[in-house]
Amino acid sequence: MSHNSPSFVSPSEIRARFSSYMSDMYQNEVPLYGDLLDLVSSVNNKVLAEQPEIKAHLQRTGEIERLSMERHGAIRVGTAAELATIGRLFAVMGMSPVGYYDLSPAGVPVHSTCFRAIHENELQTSPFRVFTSLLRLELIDDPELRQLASETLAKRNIFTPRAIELIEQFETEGGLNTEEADEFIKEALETFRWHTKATVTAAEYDKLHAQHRLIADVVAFKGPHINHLTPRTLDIDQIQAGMPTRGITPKAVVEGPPRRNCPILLRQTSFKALQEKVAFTDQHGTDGSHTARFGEIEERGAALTPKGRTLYDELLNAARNELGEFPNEENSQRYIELLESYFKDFPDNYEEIHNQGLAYFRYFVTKKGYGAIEKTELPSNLNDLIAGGFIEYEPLVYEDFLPVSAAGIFQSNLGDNSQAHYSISSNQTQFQEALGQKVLDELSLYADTQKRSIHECATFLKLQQINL
Ligand code: OOG
Ligand code: NI
Repeated sequence: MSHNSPSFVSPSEIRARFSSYMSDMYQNEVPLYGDLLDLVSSVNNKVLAEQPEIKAHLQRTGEIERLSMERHGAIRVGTAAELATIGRLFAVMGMSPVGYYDLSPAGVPVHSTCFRAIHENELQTSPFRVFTSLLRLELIDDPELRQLASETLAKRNIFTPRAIELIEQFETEGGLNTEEADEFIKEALETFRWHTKATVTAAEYDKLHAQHRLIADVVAFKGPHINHLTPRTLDIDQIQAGMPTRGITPKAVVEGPPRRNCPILLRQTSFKALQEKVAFTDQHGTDGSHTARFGEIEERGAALTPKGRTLYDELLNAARNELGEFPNEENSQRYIELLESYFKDFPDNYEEIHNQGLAYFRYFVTKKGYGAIEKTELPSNLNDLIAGGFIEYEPLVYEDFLPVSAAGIFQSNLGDNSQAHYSISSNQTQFQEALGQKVLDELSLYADTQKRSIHECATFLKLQQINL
């Protein structure tokens, strides 16, 4: 009987190390990513130096410790079997599928989930997340092309044999020792590497590409190359303004909410995909080319409750409806003004956001609270404990993605000519069948973290319980 043998490396440790190796690999593959990291770290250092209140907030929540290593990646897989095995591979690193995103309304033939750690302690060790999309072959209308795609995908194996062995060993024995974990990281990385050699002829590539660039990107290559790796900034507007000074052209608008004092959810920007050399199977040199990988930067804010999220969706939709078309270079100024004007209806201080139940929070016992333990008669109600200065709170950071933003990122990188219209609707059940497990509901994860923090406060304050 070995439960949690001390010689096992914790999944969070494996994730943290994998994320760092992934970042090194991507920096080698895409040197522009290194420039982006420089820009992000200089903006973050500036914000921390100039805005002590932001620094204090990040210190209280612990986010300051994870900020510089925080990344999300994205991959696109071609088959149910690939998705299921990716799920098992990420499980070795303590990552579970969270949320379901349907991109078909945006004309992108995929549906997706986010693999990430789910407990606040594990997120603190490494918040690494991977937006993982599954190609929906049923959305390819040309039967011949559909067959070419599925036959090509059936022939490839995106995992090394040793990676599979180590995944199986993790599953049967409950963990990996240091040596095995090192080996696993090295083997797992192979799945995400860029391959210059394609799996199809140039003519086949052209056919796939003509149907949808994304289909060519998934089908024509040996594996699900990581297509971007996104660092987290504390001020995305400074990044958006700073990119051109480094010769990088950002997309027209920042996705997500407008600039605010209290950031909510997620704001993202990206730069267009790079032209890469490719060797098709009927060519000797690298005569072909493909655009796959791009750069993205994001700013993260408070995780919203269902009530807050409904308000966010309402305001975002109102702004977009009034704009009347997709945000682009020409209308970007007007879009920003519309967003700012509609979002005046979303409270912009944490007290009001808290009191209206718009976001999830983490509660902390204050110095005064610790001083009062077993000395003062403490109220047993959360709001009274807050009013009395015994407990304070900080918003939980949003760990997930936004479907409208993701669609905007996909589109800005696929080009406007790739807009398609699909009549088939979202299908979470089918996605979960392919994955071989259910995706977790992100809102209940935030609610759990919030509950645990209230419970912890009660324990510290030696209260039976804290009433809401
Ligand atoms: C994923 C696009 C979505 C995000 O941050 O919303 C995304 C992809 O292009 O594969 O990464
Ligand atoms: Ni992304």
